[in-house]
Parts: sequence; structure tokens; C-alpha cells
Amino acid sequence: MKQAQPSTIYLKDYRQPDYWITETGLRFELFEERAVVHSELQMHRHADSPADAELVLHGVELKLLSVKVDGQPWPQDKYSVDDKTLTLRDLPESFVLACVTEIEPHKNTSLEGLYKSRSMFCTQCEAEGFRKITYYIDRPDVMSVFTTRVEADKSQFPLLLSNGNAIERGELADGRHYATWLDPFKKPAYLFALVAADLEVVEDRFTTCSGRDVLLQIFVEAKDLDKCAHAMLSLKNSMRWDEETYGREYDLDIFMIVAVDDFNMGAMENKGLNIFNTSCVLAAQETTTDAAFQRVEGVVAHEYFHNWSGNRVTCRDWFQLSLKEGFTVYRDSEFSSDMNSRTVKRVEDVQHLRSIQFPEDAGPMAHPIRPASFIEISNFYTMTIYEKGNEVVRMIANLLGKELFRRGCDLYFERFDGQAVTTDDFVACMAEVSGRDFSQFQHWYEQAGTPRLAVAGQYDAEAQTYTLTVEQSCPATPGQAVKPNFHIPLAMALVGRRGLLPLELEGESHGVETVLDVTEKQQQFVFSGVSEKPVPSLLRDFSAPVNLSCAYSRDQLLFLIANDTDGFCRWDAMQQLAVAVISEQAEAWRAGESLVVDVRLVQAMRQLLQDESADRAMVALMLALPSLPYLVDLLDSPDIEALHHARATLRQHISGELQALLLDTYHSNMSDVEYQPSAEQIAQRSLKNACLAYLSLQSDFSAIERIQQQYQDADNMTDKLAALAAMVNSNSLHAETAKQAMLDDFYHAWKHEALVVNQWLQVQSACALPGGLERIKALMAHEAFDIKNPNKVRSVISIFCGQNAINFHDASGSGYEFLADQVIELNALNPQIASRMIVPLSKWRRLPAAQGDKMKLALERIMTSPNLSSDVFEMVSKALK
Ligand code: 0A1
Ligand code: ZN
Repeated sequence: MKQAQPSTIYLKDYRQPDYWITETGLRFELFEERAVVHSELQMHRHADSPADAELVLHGVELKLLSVKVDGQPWPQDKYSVDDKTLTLRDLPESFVLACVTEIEPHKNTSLEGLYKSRSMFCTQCEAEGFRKITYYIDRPDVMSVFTTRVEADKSQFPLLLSNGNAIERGELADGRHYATWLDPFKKPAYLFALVAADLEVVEDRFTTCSGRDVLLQIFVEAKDLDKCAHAMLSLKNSMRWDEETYGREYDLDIFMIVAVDDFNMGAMENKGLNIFNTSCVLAAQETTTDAAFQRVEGVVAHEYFHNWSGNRVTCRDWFQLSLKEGFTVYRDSEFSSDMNSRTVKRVEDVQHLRSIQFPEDAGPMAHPIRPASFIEISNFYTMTIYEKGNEVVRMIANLLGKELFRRGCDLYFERFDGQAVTTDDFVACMAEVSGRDFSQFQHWYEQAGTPRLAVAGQYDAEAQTYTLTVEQSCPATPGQAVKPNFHIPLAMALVGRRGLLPLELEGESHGVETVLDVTEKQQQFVFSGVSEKPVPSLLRDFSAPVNLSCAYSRDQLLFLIANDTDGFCRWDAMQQLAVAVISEQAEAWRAGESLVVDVRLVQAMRQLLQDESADRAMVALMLALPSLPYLVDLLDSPDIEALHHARATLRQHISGELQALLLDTYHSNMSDVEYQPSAEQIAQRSLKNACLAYLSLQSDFSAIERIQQQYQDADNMTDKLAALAAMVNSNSLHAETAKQAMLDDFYHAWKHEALVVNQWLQVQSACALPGGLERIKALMAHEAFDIKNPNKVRSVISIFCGQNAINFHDASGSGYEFLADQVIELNALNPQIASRMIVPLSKWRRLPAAQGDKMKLALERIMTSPNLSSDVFEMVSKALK
């Protein structure tokens, strides 16, 4: 366990290390209850460092068995060890340091370093896990060539893997064997990986653009061999796409993916040996939803793309994390857009950003995409680093245009290949190829908070001008009260009765769509030759990660929903309309009044359902009301009960008003063609299941029968799970016995498939009906739950606390007490997971005092509990500040 009062690390303190490692030789002796790690590091002193510079190696939870320099035991008075470091003195200029350490992987529940997932040995070294394996300069700017020999019992662990190419295998005494791997590419320790297991393999091959043959292998348990085809196809598509889109070719002869059950994140891009959470690699029609199929495709691509954006060119220090993550998310989201529907992907990404990253940027953990300080780097694998980072790279790509951006990327990869660099280096390449000045744009890297854009439009019929007044601001965030103006690209158009109007700005024609450079606090843009009063279409395709406000009338929103040519803006107009209607219904409910629902919202939905040319996935997205957690984060001092009630009543109302049309749409989107996770079929299923969810709000018996019918007939998990969710969420009296029967049937059918059981847990954890916490406690006592497995913890505790707002925020405060208990328990087992779970409590200041005070008490109880990890300490102390 880490110290109780850990220190803060600052970007401004960065300096190069005093010693470099050029070659790393490792030998692992793996046994059931311990592992002995032999390291041989070829090292030399930095040319600028003094001859008496100490060598400080990182090491955590290691038992040091021996230290030698150039083959000689190093005298005890020339080194010292504490719980985080091994420090050596009086070293020659260049030397070989050999250490032997012992570790206990079977006791490692943090899932960092070398640990056991079920019976297999595996590793997770990003960000600072390698120091739990052996003493090392565990920082990303120390890059070396790794040779790794793994030794283990042959019958239990027939498979011995590490990075690079296998160069030797052989037998050892006592039924043991070994394999030696050489990775010819210099890499930092965070990209190291090792696996010793008994797994089956699915193989394929890929011929690269220069004609090299690459062996592709996916290692899984025998029962999962039939669930690898989608990941394999996604991998080959990614490899081709990166060649065609970025000119990036794969560089080793072998590319391996290993699926593990116990994993803190989605997957990890270790050089040549990616390790994946099973949830991000396995996919099959019967067990996997469409959303999960798409996630597999996206994560496989993401990890593969890291081979260039992350591995060949890596980060100088962890403050630069978004250099590889923001860029790689941008690359994978473009890939997914090319493989599926671009507009749907864009809307889903924005939804995700707004519902998780915007609240993060408005809370106590707000940080720039290049943070200036941190306590525990594991806490910075955030939506800000990844998703806002993606948006910032997207803005750069859009500012430069396709060709120049590609040239900038080519320059970046060429210039920095084999190096550890900074976000400044990335932006400098973009500036160099385009001649653009990025100095103001750089604020996106340095400043936290979601900028606000207030836009107002005025039409002058006589002068035929339309004036847009744009004002930017950014709320204060921790340590940043006042901020210089951002450079915000504002994509816009003017929508007229017969389509987009021509744009003329200061005598220059801009076609029908343009991007305004918003760089000042307040700016005016005067369009001339505007022949009719338009409705402005703003932030098209979500051109910048900002909060835009424009006082649209509801009729204007309806006009945009019906007429805008930008898919994102049409969806957003529907969202704005829904938020307005729900807010007004909630207000009325608080005041004890009953208010007639604005018919315009229902009318807009009716039109959508009747529009045969509309993209079905977009219709499904537009039919969905904003979620309760989103509404809670959006509004000031929200009355959660009122919002819940308003939203639920509105859904019921829509279901009643549109019943016939929903039923028609439901039936017309049933399909008996063979299942494919294709964009077209996914769209169809998503619309059908959106209709099912609305229809299930009717309390008549036929609604229950419809759910049961779909559950029985479904030949894929998307439809089956949609039926299960509809049943679980039904408050119809007819559902009472049917509900438990369906839950039991589902569990018994799938109890041997952990990923399917997780979906069963998730559906129940998200259920908004009363009694949520009791249900959660029962689930945690169920044989299907295991607190040591992060997927289970996420499926139950995180879903309940993050998505089931009405139950989590129960007036008694029981939800907060429960979460505090879980964080305290997990702190001792898995600090990374414990720390991530604190987010819902960190929002206490934004809630009414009756709830906020109780949340704060729960945080204080965590803060005073013993042996706090640095992960949890940082989150709680910042939340309470
Ligand atoms: N680099 C990986 C994500 C990752 C980060 C940290 C981990 O452990 C703390 C594990 C994985 C990615 O972006 O996919
Ligand atoms: Zn990544």
C-alpha cells in the first residue's frame, strides 16, 4: 500500500534522467506462489550528469535478492533500498546492473505489474506497473531493447509469450520449459508484456503494403475460440486502414492479442503483444450486443494504431499522455466512422463526451489535456485525456484539412520515430507543414474547463444582413481562475426555407457552410445578401468541444430537426427540445401542478418515425430522451426526483401518443435475414428496440407478451437483452412473475459465459424501479459476483452509482454510504478501480445541500479510513477541497 500523504509531481520539474538503459535482459522463473525475476540492464550515465550522480531505480513491493554491477556483488554501503526505490552510488560511467528480485503474482489483486488472472500469468505495466516487477528506471523516456526469457511448468503453461519475436525455446528440468523473446524496437518499460498460460489460438495472416507477411494470433480459452472472428477481421481492417490513411505499416513478423478476464481497463498496446480485457475481444451473435461488437472493433483498432501513435513515437513523460491517447482515439474514431455510419459515430461520441467529460471538466478533478501536475498518474486515464484529447486533434485536423494534416502526421512520425516526445512536438509539426500559427490554439492543451459560446443572431430584412454575435468564456477550474481566450473553430450554416443559404462575409463567398475562427472574447460576423430570415445551424458536426448556447425558440428547434442538413445539429436540436420540455415538466411537478406536454416534441418524433428516408439509427438516437444522469449534471442544483418523474412521465406520454406508429415501426423493422453486425442491421435493430422500450411502458398484457415473444424469438444478444431490459424495467403488474422467470432463464442459459452474466448484472443494476440498493446487495451476494474482478465491479457498483441516479441518490443517503463502503474495501484490493468509483460522490457541491452534505460525509469517511492508496487519496482530497 502506498503512503497516506503522497506528493504532487509537476511538469515544470521535468528533467532528463541521470542514467540511460540501452539494453534490458530479463529472465522470469514462474512458480505457483512466487516469481523470481533476473534483470541485466546495460546502462550509462547521461553525458551532462556529474560523475557522482546517484542511480535511482523504481521498485514497489519487491524482495531484493541480489545486486551486482559488472558481475560483482555491489557493496552494501553503496546502495540503499526503501519501499519505492533502490539507490546506487559510486557507479562507473557505463556498466551492467544485475538484480534478482522476488514477487508474489498470485497475491497481486491490484492487477498492475505481474499478476494472475484465473490460472494465467499476465502483466499490465502502463503507467507505472513495471516497478512492481523489478527495479528499473520506470519512466517513458527511458527506452531500451528488451530480451525476455520466460520459464514455467510446461504442462500448466504451454504458452510463454513476450514482446517481439520468439528467438529460442527449450526444455528444462522438472517438467519446465522456456521461451526467449527479442523485441528489436526500443521501448519504455510501460510497453513490456509477458504471458504464461494454457490458451488456444486463432490465427490469420496479413500481407503489408510492402509485401511482408505477418502472423496474427488471438489467444483465448478453448470455449471462446468461436468468438474471435470479429476481432480478427477488425485487426486486419485496422492494419489496412492505417496503411491507406496514414501510410503506417506494421513492423514485426507477428502480432498477438491475449484475452484476459481480470483487467483494469479495456486493453493495452504492449509492443507486438496486446493484452485485452475479454470484453473487448470476444464477440459472437448469441452472446454479444451490437454495441459490444462495435466496441471490439474500436478497441482492436485503437490498440493496433498505438503501434505508431504511442509505441514507435511515445511520450516523454506522463503529462504528455494525451499525445498518444488523444491522437489514437482520433484515429480509431475515424476508422470506426469509415467502417460504419459517420454521423451515428459522431453523435455517440458527442453524447459520451457531454455526459462524462463535460462533468469531469466542471468538477474538482478538472485538468487540461496536458496536466501541469498529478499525484497518481493512474487517475489521469480520463475522459479528458482521451476524449477531449481526441476533439483537440480533430480540431487540428479540420483546421488543416485532410492533405495538410496527413503531411503533418508524416512529418511527426518520421521526425520522432524511436523517440519519446511532447504534445508541443506534435503541434509544431502541424504548424510547420501548414505555416499556421498555433500559439492561441495551444490553450486547448493548457487550460481545463469546457469553454462556453453564447451566440445570438439578428436578421435585418431591409439590409439583407444576418449578424451573428459570438461571445466566449470559460468557467474557473482548480488552479485556473481566469483564462486567455481559446481559438474555437465554429462551423456554421444558415438554414432557409429551401435549404442552406449562400454565405457572404466581408465581400467574400464562403459557399453554404463555413468555419468561423472565434478567437476573441466577443466577435461579430455580418453575412450579407441574406434573402430571408434564416435559422442558424451552429457547431456543425460538433466542430469544437464547447457548450454552445443560442436562444432558439422551440419552433426554430423544430425547424432545424426537420430541415438542417447536418446530422449532429438535427440530433442536438431534438436534445435541446427534450431538455426544455423535461425541465418545464419537472418545475411543474415541484410546484404540484400538472402541465400539458408540449405537443411539438411528440410531433417532431412522429415526423421522424414517418420519415422513410431517415437513417434508422439516427431516428433511434433522436427518440431517446436525455438520460437522468445527463440531466442531473446539466442543471444547477437539480431536483433529481422531479427530473426523474418528469422524464418518466414524458416517456409514458410519448408511448401513449405514438403507440400505433411505434408498433408499426417495431414490426416493420423485424428482420429474418442472417445476423450481421453491419451498420445497416445495427440501425434497424436499434430502432426496433427503441420502439420496444417505449411500447413496454404500456401496462397492458400485450406489452408483456410482446417482450416475451421477442425474448424467445431472438437469435442474437442485442434483441434478447433489449427484451430482458424491457421486462426488468416494466412496472406493469403483469410483469411481476414473468420478470423473475425471465431473469432466471437468462442466468441459467448463460451462467458459464462471464461476459453474458455481466450484461445480466448490468440490466438489473441500472433498473430505476424502487428498491435499487436492496437489489444491488442481493446481486453482490450472488455467486455471479466477484469483487476482485473489475468487470463485475463495473457491472454492478459503477452502473448503480453512475447510471441509476434515482436509486443512488435516495434521500436517506444509503447509496452514498454504500459507495463509501465499497471504495474502502476496494482501496485495499485494487486502488485503480477504487479510485474511479469515487466520481459520483465528487459531484456533491452541485447537488442540493440535503444530498450534497451526505455525499460529503461519505467522502470524509473514506478520507479518514486507514491505508489510503495514493489513487484514492488524490481523488478524495481533490473532491473535498
Ligand atoms: N494505454 C491503454 C489503456 C490502459 C491504460 C492504463 C492501464 O492500466 C493502468 C491499462 C490500459 C489504452 O489506451 O488502450
Ligand atoms: Zn490508448
